[in-house]
Amino acid sequence: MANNIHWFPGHMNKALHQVEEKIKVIDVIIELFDARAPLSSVNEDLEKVVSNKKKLYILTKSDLADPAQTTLWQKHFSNDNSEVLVINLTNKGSYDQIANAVIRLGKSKWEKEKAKGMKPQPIRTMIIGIPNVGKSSLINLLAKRKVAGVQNKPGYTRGEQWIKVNKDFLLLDTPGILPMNYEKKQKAANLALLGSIREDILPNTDLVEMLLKFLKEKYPNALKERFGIEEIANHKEVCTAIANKRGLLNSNGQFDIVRAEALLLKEFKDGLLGRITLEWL
Ligand SMILES: Nc1nc2c(ncn2[C@@H]2O[C@H](COP(=O)(O)OP(=O)(O)OP(=O)(O)O)[C@@H](O)[C@H]2O)c(=O)[nH]1
Ligand SMILES: [Mg+2]
Repeated sequence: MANNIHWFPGHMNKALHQVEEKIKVIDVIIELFDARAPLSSVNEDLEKVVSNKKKLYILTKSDLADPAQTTLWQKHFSNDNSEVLVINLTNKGSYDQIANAVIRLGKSKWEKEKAKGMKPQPIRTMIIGIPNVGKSSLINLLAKRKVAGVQNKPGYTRGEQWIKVNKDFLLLDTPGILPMNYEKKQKAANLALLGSIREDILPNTDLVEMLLKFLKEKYPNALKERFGIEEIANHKEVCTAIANKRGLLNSNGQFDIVRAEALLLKEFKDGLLGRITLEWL
């Protein structure tokens, strides 16, 4: 296994600092976690800075995650200053649910404004989250139009204005992209498996080995339906079976393990192996 995960402390600090600056004027932070690996989605350095802000946590991509685990994670992240919603952002029906939660969390500010003799001001919100977690999808859903680019590639967001979601609720049109935790190999691997880190951060062989070990333990039937693999064996056996099943041959006519690895990772990422959560409570 390769030990050298590439990471860039300079870029990470700069990105974090930019988010910290913008958060100063925000009343309710909308923080997105991928429901399939919520802890790997948390940026601990930022959590320290925002610990006393009101927060709406959204577990995104819930349609791809294991529902039993998602329920446990939802309870785990709830506290006095926060609510947790479980959302499939590809489904437009969640607009009211999110808007209502923002108002519930933000309205304590109105009491303070009234006490000072001020007219209650709209609740200012901002979306933050690691790459590819669904930030742009959520902005477009709340804006009810396309304002942000949505792409299944990490780091695709530009733009900064307030979007008026409704008369009580403003949203900054540019999300805060949080740097990820690369130091812990397991977290980096989880994020690479979900497509939130550039895939070349770890070799595919390592990712496949980690995925198979996990599936064998928690979802032993995950490869049965798509690949006809009844029992998850080692990397070589599984990849050979996948190459055989899908007819992946290299120029020498041998089973193409490299393409089998890539195919397995892609099908996992796309949710084709079923609803799987990588981090369990
Ligand atoms: N299945 C599923 N796919 C989702 C969900 N939310 C987002 N996606 C998909 O995930 C990919 C990334 O979504 P974006 O909204 O672009 O994510 P982002 O956080 O803006 O990404 P960056 O701008 O790259 O940081 C897109 O292919 C979305 O369609 C969800 O709840 N379920
Ligand atoms: Mg985006």
